[in-house]
Amino acid sequence: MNEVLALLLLSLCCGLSTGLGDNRDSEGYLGTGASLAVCLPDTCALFRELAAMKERLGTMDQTQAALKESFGAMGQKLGAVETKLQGSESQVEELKKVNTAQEEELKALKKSLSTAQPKVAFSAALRDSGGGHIGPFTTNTPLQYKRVFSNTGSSYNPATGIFTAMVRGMYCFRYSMYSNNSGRPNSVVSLMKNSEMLVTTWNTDDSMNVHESASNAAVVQLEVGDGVYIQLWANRVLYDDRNNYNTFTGFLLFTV
Ligand SMILES: [Ca+2]
Repeated sequence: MNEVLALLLLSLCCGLSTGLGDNRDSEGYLGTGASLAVCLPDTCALFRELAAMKERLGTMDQTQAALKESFGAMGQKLGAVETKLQGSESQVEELKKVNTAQEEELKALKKSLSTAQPKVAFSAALRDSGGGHIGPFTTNTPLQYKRVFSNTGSSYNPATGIFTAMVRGMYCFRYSMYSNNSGRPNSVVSLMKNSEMLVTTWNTDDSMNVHESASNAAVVQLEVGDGVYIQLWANRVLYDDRNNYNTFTGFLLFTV
């Protein structure tokens, strides 16, 4: 009975020769071996196309799955990149805040330094006009450097030749001495702090005693009110003219 039903179904599917004519030349074969089935050529072709389509669909499904997996992996990578980018942006914002704070600190420090550090500096030459000898005097005499090039802080007084410290600090002073006094007394001057002699220059009169210069300098700590000046020794002379050979310069290095 089963064999009859199978034969009947096969005839319905494949159009066996019962109603369509028993011509084996018009029959086709679908499958091989145990799965061998017989069918009409058009039906077999349709089955083969369906099988091929099914196979292609299977391939497309595999491709789609692979693409889906690839997209998933790319999505994860993009997520990781986005996370890193957000972290970097946060770091940039933090660095900007730190930079802004440091700029403010630097501004405050500069302002503090500019207001805390007094500005003291001066420079002057001996003559403000003409030329000739200065001295000799019978006593040691402070020299009055009258041509003032600069006097920031107004601590130098050209009327007396004395620099008076307005702030306690470390100062640098320098002077130059010029002699053109052949046949005249020697030239000797000293840098003085109050009544204390700090440094001295000396030029002895001799047969070639013309156009001779000397200089000296010192860095000293001054208290408020201390006076610094250049003293021409008694019975000594200097020479100067518009070339300004003799100068007196001083400035505050830093407060202490
Ligand atoms: Ca000399």
